[in-house]
Amino acid sequence: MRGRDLETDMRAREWFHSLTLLPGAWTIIRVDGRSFSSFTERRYDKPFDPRFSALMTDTAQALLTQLGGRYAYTESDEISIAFDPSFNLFGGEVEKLVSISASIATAAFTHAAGEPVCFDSRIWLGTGLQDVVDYLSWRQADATRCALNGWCYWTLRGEGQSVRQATRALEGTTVAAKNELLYARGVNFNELPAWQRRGIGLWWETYEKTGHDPMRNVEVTATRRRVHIERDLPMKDDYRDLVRTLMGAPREGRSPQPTQ
Ligand SMILES: Nc1nc2c(ncn2[C@@H]2O[C@H](COP(=O)(O)OP(=O)(O)OP(=O)(O)O)[C@@H](O)[C@H]2O)c(=O)[nH]1
Ligand SMILES: [Mg+2]
Repeated sequence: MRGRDLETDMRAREWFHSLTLLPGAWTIIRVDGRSFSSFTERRYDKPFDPRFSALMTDTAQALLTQLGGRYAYTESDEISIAFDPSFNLFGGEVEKLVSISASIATAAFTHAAGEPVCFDSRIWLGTGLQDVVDYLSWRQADATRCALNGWCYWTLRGEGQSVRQATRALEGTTVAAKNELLYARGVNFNELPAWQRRGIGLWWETYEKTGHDPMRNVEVTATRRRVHIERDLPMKDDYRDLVRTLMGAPREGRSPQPTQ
């Protein structure tokens, strides 16, 4: 085969390369820790360990910053990064976005933990802001459900029940009964830390930084951006309102402004 034909033929077999995000769509990238059930088993407190949560939050911040997302949400071993339709990183190439996001998460967590882990990654597409609100509401409901289950399960295990016994005891149990189970053992689920029940949100906030402009010899106030980490998120409709505001608001400017 001639050189040029070989080049074309080989390139054509990068079959998924042309797969791109839908233009104008709202995009969410979700990464999830691979085999974190066994990774966390002996290393972290059950059901929740603030040290593990801190590593996930660091990882979420790295993703939000490096991918330029609007909002990041983390619960358990997963992180969702939400983007508005103006998002055009890597021309929306799916292979790039999936592999780079998994790599950023893997590198950030591994670096912070000092132990190698892997993350997988997937892409979700919405046609409007309402879809994004529904998606994030769905992940938060998952966080609450898993927190209640986790607390019940590990409470029973702590009492000496086997994996099978604890699993069976919780099968088909209602939310009310799970709350009762904990309450009877002195745990009020609604008073557990909000980050365990509702997950953690990260978004950009602006702040004013005053400095000196040596060229003009004047005081200047620069508007800077930093990541806000919210460990006390609202839930249900209040959370939906927060997400709508964060995702729907115009992007914040960053140009320095003289004070006078
Ligand atoms: N000890 C501990 N474990 C946690 C904590 N947060 C999440 N996990 C565990 O992380 C795991 C996440 O579940 P999954 O993502 O469904 O399971 P996985 O083993 O990672 O499997 P794959 O994602 O399919 O590879 C669960 O087993 C949780 O118990 C924590 O704060 N402490
Ligand atoms: Mg996982």
